[in-house]
Amino acid sequence: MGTDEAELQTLALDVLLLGAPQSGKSATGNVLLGSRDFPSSLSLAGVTRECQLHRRVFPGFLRRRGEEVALHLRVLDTPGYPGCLLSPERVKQAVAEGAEQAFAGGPHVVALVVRADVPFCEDGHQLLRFAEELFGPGWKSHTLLVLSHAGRVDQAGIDREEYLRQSSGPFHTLLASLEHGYHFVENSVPWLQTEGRTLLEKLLLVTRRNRYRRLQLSASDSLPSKGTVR
Ligand SMILES: Nc1nc2c(ncn2[C@@H]2O[C@H](COP(=O)(O)OP(=O)(O)OP(=O)(O)O)[C@@H](O)[C@H]2O)c(=O)[nH]1
Ligand SMILES: [Mg+2]
Repeated sequence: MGTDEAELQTLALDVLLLGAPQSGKSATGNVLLGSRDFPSSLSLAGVTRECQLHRRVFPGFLRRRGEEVALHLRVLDTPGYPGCLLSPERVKQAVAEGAEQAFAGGPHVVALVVRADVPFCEDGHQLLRFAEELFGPGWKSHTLLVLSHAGRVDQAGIDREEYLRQSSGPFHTLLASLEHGYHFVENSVPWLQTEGRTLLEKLLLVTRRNRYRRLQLSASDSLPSKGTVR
Protein backbone atom coordinates (compact mmCIF):
# COMPACT_ATOMS: atom_id res chain seq x y z
CA MET A 1 0.00 0.00 0.00
CA GLY A 2 1.41 3.44 -0.98
CA THR A 3 1.59 6.31 1.49
CA ASP A 4 -1.27 8.20 -0.19
CA GLU A 5 -3.47 5.13 -0.01
CA ALA A 6 -2.58 4.58 3.64
CA GLU A 7 -3.40 8.22 4.40
CA LEU A 8 -6.80 7.85 2.74
CA GLN A 9 -7.55 4.95 5.02
CA THR A 10 -6.70 6.81 8.23
CA LEU A 11 -8.11 9.89 9.84
CA ALA A 12 -6.26 11.82 12.54
CA LEU A 13 -8.09 13.61 15.32
CA ASP A 14 -6.09 15.60 17.88
CA VAL A 15 -8.18 16.76 20.81
CA LEU A 16 -7.15 19.21 23.52
CA LEU A 17 -9.10 19.08 26.79
CA LEU A 18 -9.51 22.40 28.59
CA GLY A 19 -11.55 23.18 31.68
CA ALA A 20 -11.65 24.20 35.31
CA PRO A 21 -10.22 21.92 38.02
CA GLN A 22 -12.49 18.95 38.72
CA SER A 23 -14.77 19.73 35.80
CA GLY A 24 -14.37 16.22 34.39
CA LYS A 25 -11.60 16.76 31.81
CA SER A 26 -9.76 13.51 32.49
CA ALA A 27 -12.99 11.53 32.73
CA THR A 28 -14.05 12.98 29.38
CA GLY A 29 -10.67 11.96 27.93
CA ASN A 30 -11.31 8.44 29.17
CA VAL A 31 -14.76 8.37 27.61
CA LEU A 32 -13.23 9.48 24.29
CA LEU A 33 -10.53 6.82 24.42
CA GLY A 34 -12.84 4.14 25.82
CA SER A 35 -10.23 3.41 28.48
CA ARG A 36 -9.15 4.53 31.94
CA ASP A 37 -5.77 5.87 30.87
CA PHE A 38 -6.14 9.29 32.50
CA PRO A 39 -6.19 9.36 36.32
CA SER A 40 -9.56 10.80 37.30
CA SER A 41 -10.90 11.18 40.82
CA LEU A 42 -12.53 13.46 43.32
CA SER A 43 -9.90 15.75 44.80
CA LEU A 44 -9.78 19.09 46.60
CA ALA A 45 -6.24 19.64 45.38
CA GLY A 46 -6.80 18.80 41.70
CA VAL A 47 -5.61 15.53 40.15
CA THR A 48 -3.94 16.49 36.86
CA ARG A 49 -0.83 18.58 37.46
CA GLU A 50 0.77 18.28 34.04
CA CYS A 51 -0.26 17.58 30.49
CA GLN A 52 -0.64 13.97 29.49
CA LEU A 53 -1.17 12.50 26.04
CA HIS A 54 -2.93 9.24 25.28
CA ARG A 55 -3.81 7.79 21.94
CA ARG A 56 -5.93 5.07 20.45
CA VAL A 57 -6.60 3.71 17.00
CA PHE A 58 -10.21 2.80 16.18
CA PRO A 59 -10.05 0.49 13.13
CA GLY A 60 -12.99 0.83 10.73
CA PHE A 61 -14.38 3.89 12.60
CA LEU A 62 -16.08 5.10 9.41
CA ARG A 63 -16.31 4.31 5.72
CA ARG A 64 -15.00 6.52 2.93
CA ARG A 65 -15.59 5.64 -0.73
CA GLY A 66 -16.56 2.16 0.32
CA GLU A 67 -13.33 1.65 2.30
CA GLU A 68 -13.00 1.34 6.04
CA VAL A 69 -11.15 4.25 7.63
CA ALA A 70 -9.29 3.97 10.94
CA LEU A 71 -9.51 6.86 13.37
CA HIS A 72 -6.18 7.79 14.96
CA LEU A 73 -7.24 9.65 18.08
CA ARG A 74 -4.87 11.59 20.32
CA VAL A 75 -6.13 13.30 23.44
CA LEU A 76 -4.13 15.78 25.51
CA ASP A 77 -5.32 16.17 29.10
CA THR A 78 -4.35 19.37 30.92
CA PRO A 79 -4.30 20.81 34.45
CA GLY A 80 -7.42 22.79 35.38
CA TYR A 81 -7.62 26.56 34.92
CA PRO A 82 -7.81 28.66 37.03
CA GLY A 83 -6.02 26.26 39.35
CA CYS A 84 -5.66 26.13 43.11
CA LEU A 85 -2.11 24.89 43.53
CA LEU A 86 -0.46 26.05 40.31
CA SER A 87 -0.39 29.75 39.42
CA PRO A 88 -2.35 30.81 36.31
CA GLU A 89 0.94 31.56 34.52
CA ARG A 90 2.26 28.11 35.35
CA VAL A 91 -0.82 26.38 33.98
CA LYS A 92 -0.73 28.55 30.87
CA GLN A 93 2.88 27.67 30.23
CA ALA A 94 2.29 23.95 30.86
CA VAL A 95 -0.67 23.82 28.47
CA ALA A 96 1.07 25.86 25.76
CA GLU A 97 4.18 23.66 25.94
CA GLY A 98 2.15 20.46 26.18
CA ALA A 99 0.05 21.34 23.13
CA GLU A 100 3.10 22.39 21.15
CA GLN A 101 4.92 19.15 21.93
CA ALA A 102 1.94 16.88 21.38
CA PHE A 103 0.44 18.37 18.23
CA ALA A 104 2.57 19.81 15.44
CA GLY A 105 0.59 22.83 14.22
CA GLY A 106 -1.88 22.67 17.12
CA PRO A 107 -4.89 20.50 17.97
CA HIS A 108 -7.77 20.00 15.52
CA VAL A 109 -10.33 20.67 18.18
CA VAL A 110 -10.72 21.86 21.77
CA ALA A 111 -13.16 20.07 24.07
CA LEU A 112 -14.05 22.75 26.61
CA VAL A 113 -15.28 20.79 29.59
CA VAL A 114 -17.77 22.59 31.82
CA ARG A 115 -19.95 21.01 34.51
CA ALA A 116 -23.59 21.05 33.52
CA ASP A 117 -24.73 20.97 37.14
CA VAL A 118 -23.00 24.01 38.66
CA PRO A 119 -23.32 27.73 37.81
CA PHE A 120 -20.84 29.20 35.37
CA CYS A 121 -19.41 32.28 37.11
CA GLU A 122 -16.15 34.23 37.38
CA ASP A 123 -13.96 31.11 37.11
CA GLY A 124 -15.73 30.37 33.86
CA HIS A 125 -14.84 33.80 32.53
CA GLN A 126 -11.21 33.27 33.43
CA LEU A 127 -11.26 29.96 31.59
CA LEU A 128 -12.54 31.63 28.43
CA ARG A 129 -9.86 34.32 28.67
CA PHE A 130 -7.31 31.53 29.08
CA ALA A 131 -8.44 29.85 25.85
CA GLU A 132 -8.29 33.18 24.06
CA GLU A 133 -4.78 33.90 25.34
CA LEU A 134 -3.61 30.47 24.23
CA PHE A 135 -5.11 30.52 20.75
CA GLY A 136 -6.38 34.00 19.96
CA PRO A 137 -10.00 34.77 18.97
CA GLY A 138 -10.13 31.83 16.52
CA TRP A 139 -10.43 29.33 19.38
CA LYS A 140 -14.22 29.45 19.36
CA SER A 141 -14.48 28.09 15.83
CA HIS A 142 -12.47 25.02 16.87
CA THR A 143 -14.27 24.39 20.15
CA LEU A 144 -17.05 22.11 21.27
CA LEU A 145 -18.56 22.80 24.69
CA VAL A 146 -18.69 19.50 26.56
CA LEU A 147 -21.19 19.55 29.42
CA SER A 148 -20.18 16.92 31.96
CA HIS A 149 -22.31 15.52 34.80
CA ALA A 150 -25.30 15.32 32.45
CA GLY A 151 -26.78 12.61 34.68
CA ARG A 152 -27.42 15.22 37.37
CA VAL A 153 -29.73 17.06 35.00
CA ASP A 154 -31.51 13.80 34.15
CA GLN A 155 -31.84 12.90 37.84
CA ALA A 156 -33.51 16.25 38.50
CA GLY A 157 -36.14 15.19 35.97
CA ILE A 158 -35.36 18.10 33.64
CA ASP A 159 -35.12 17.69 29.91
CA ARG A 160 -31.51 18.51 28.90
CA GLU A 161 -32.44 20.89 26.09
CA GLU A 162 -35.05 22.61 28.24
CA TYR A 163 -32.43 23.00 30.98
CA LEU A 164 -30.18 24.88 28.57
CA ARG A 165 -33.06 26.99 27.26
CA GLN A 166 -33.58 28.19 30.83
CA SER A 167 -29.97 29.35 31.14
CA SER A 168 -29.16 33.03 31.31
CA GLY A 169 -26.18 35.29 31.99
CA PRO A 170 -22.59 34.27 31.16
CA PHE A 171 -23.44 30.65 30.41
CA HIS A 172 -26.11 31.67 27.93
CA THR A 173 -23.67 34.09 26.30
CA LEU A 174 -21.04 31.34 25.99
CA LEU A 175 -23.53 28.93 24.50
CA ALA A 176 -24.67 31.49 21.96
CA SER A 177 -21.10 32.36 20.99
CA LEU A 178 -19.92 28.84 20.15
CA GLU A 179 -20.83 28.05 16.56
CA HIS A 180 -20.45 24.28 17.00
CA GLY A 181 -22.67 24.15 20.07
CA TYR A 182 -22.44 21.68 22.92
CA HIS A 183 -22.58 18.03 23.81
CA PHE A 184 -23.72 16.50 27.09
CA VAL A 185 -21.67 13.65 28.60
CA GLU A 186 -22.18 11.46 31.61
CA ASN A 187 -18.70 10.24 32.43
CA SER A 188 -19.68 7.93 35.27
CA VAL A 189 -21.24 5.36 32.95
CA PRO A 190 -19.54 1.94 32.76
CA TRP A 191 -19.85 1.77 28.95
CA LEU A 192 -17.26 4.44 28.16
CA GLN A 193 -16.95 3.64 24.48
CA THR A 194 -20.67 3.95 23.82
CA GLU A 195 -20.84 7.31 25.61
CA GLY A 196 -17.68 8.43 23.78
CA ARG A 197 -18.81 7.48 20.28
CA THR A 198 -21.29 10.34 19.80
CA LEU A 199 -18.86 12.82 21.32
CA LEU A 200 -16.12 11.61 18.95
CA GLU A 201 -18.48 11.98 16.02
CA LYS A 202 -19.30 15.55 17.04
CA LEU A 203 -15.63 16.43 17.43
CA LEU A 204 -14.97 14.99 13.99
CA LEU A 205 -17.80 17.08 12.58
CA VAL A 206 -16.23 20.25 14.01
CA THR A 207 -12.92 19.21 12.47
CA ARG A 208 -14.54 18.50 9.10
CA ARG A 209 -16.32 21.87 9.13
CA ASN A 210 -12.91 23.44 9.70
CA ARG A 211 -11.53 21.43 6.75
CA TYR A 212 -9.11 19.65 9.10
CA ARG A 213 -7.27 22.90 9.76
CA ARG A 214 -5.49 22.96 13.09
CA LEU A 215 -5.85 25.58 15.79
CA GLN A 216 -2.50 27.29 16.10
CA LEU A 217 -1.15 28.52 19.39
CA SER A 218 -0.76 32.28 19.72
CA ALA A 219 2.69 33.66 19.01
CA SER A 220 4.91 32.55 21.86
CA ASP A 221 5.71 36.17 22.85
CA SER A 222 2.13 36.56 24.10
CA LEU A 223 2.50 33.44 26.25
CA PRO A 224 4.56 33.27 29.43
CA SER A 225 8.15 32.17 29.06
CA LYS A 226 9.81 29.89 31.59
CA GLY A 227 11.68 32.79 33.21
CA THR A 228 8.51 34.72 33.96
CA VAL A 229 6.57 31.83 35.45
CA ARG A 230 6.26 31.53 39.19
N1 LIG B 1 -21.35 11.75 37.95
C1 LIG B 1 -20.36 12.24 37.23
N2 LIG B 1 -19.14 12.38 37.77
C2 LIG B 1 -18.16 12.88 36.98
C3 LIG B 1 -18.37 13.25 35.64
N3 LIG B 1 -17.21 13.71 35.14
C4 LIG B 1 -16.31 13.62 36.13
N4 LIG B 1 -16.89 13.13 37.24
C5 LIG B 1 -16.27 12.92 38.54
O1 LIG B 1 -15.73 14.15 38.97
C6 LIG B 1 -14.48 13.95 39.63
C7 LIG B 1 -13.39 14.74 38.90
O2 LIG B 1 -13.24 14.19 37.62
P1 LIG B 1 -11.88 14.35 36.82
O3 LIG B 1 -12.05 13.62 35.55
O4 LIG B 1 -10.73 13.93 37.68
O5 LIG B 1 -11.88 15.90 36.60
P2 LIG B 1 -10.67 16.81 36.09
O6 LIG B 1 -11.27 18.02 35.46
O7 LIG B 1 -9.73 16.02 35.27
O8 LIG B 1 -10.01 17.19 37.49
P3 LIG B 1 -8.53 17.80 37.77
O9 LIG B 1 -7.53 16.97 37.05
O10 LIG B 1 -8.44 17.68 39.26
O11 LIG B 1 -8.58 19.22 37.29
C8 LIG B 1 -14.24 12.44 39.62
O12 LIG B 1 -14.71 11.91 40.83
C9 LIG B 1 -15.09 11.96 38.46
O13 LIG B 1 -15.52 10.62 38.62
C10 LIG B 1 -19.68 13.08 35.08
O14 LIG B 1 -19.96 13.36 33.92
N5 LIG B 1 -20.61 12.57 35.93
MG1 LIG C 1 -7.72 15.70 35.47
